[in-house]
Amino acid sequence: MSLLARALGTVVTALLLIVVADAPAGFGGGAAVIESVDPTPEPTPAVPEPAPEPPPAPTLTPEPTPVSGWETVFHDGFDGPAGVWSDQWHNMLWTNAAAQNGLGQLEVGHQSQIRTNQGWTLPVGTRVRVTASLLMPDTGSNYAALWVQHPNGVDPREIDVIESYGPLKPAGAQFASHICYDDTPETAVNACAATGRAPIMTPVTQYFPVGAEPWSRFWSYSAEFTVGGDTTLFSASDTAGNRPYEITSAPDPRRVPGNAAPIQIRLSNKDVKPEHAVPGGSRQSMLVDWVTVEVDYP
Ligand SMILES: [Ca+2]
Repeated sequence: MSLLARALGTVVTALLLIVVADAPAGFGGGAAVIESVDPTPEPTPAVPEPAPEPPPAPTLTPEPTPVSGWETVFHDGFDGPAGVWSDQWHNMLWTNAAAQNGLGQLEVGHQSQIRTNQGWTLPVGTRVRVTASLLMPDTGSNYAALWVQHPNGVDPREIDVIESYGPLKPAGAQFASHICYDDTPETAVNACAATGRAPIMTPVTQYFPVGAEPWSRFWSYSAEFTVGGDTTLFSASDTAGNRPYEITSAPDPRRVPGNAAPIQIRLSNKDVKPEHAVPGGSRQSMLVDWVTVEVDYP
């Protein structure tokens, strides 16, 4: 390289350094350069991102963690006017209806038999709890009951949550399980027992305090089972927390409702056969304060 060429090169380099040093602020910054030369800048998004959910507000007195998912699917408190039926029930053929008494109770009187309009067909594994607060008749001529009906013609699987012959009869109050009926003209008496499907009845009168028996005061009676399971938990309780009994049936899957037929609730008050009637008592009616059906899905 000649001396001239080297001198020229030095001058060009110096000039370039001067240009860079004098350039306005931002010239050397990447962003400004990209912005000015990029022919297709990114468009601004038309739809803004959804705002994130705000965190739940803290509570001063947090609710206790629920231990199960019980859900009420039926409730009747019988709060209608006196003499009016509840529209959640219908009476069975050849039986009387039951009217509310204006005091928040249903009066299930002579030869009344009613059934819930609703029925529930529930998945296997569903827990079911049927509860009613009621007062039984105090006569020896009435047979009153609250029961869970599972109308499978072959396997009725009836659960009597509570039934009572009153204080004047040795049977008193009991809960029961039926998977067969043998009291129709078509079947011989004890036909069910002969096939190993006799009713199982458990007396419970002895568990109640004297003067507070099922015909003396209101108790809540409950039957709890799992659809497709093999036991039923029967219990009685009051609002003060007393539990006269809590008895689990012996395991038998035939005695627990399945999902082949809907479950319905029945209230009934029949006359006992005349030859079995015992005189005495003053109140033929069963008084029902409320009925609930709760379920806990699997
Ligand atoms: Ca009531």
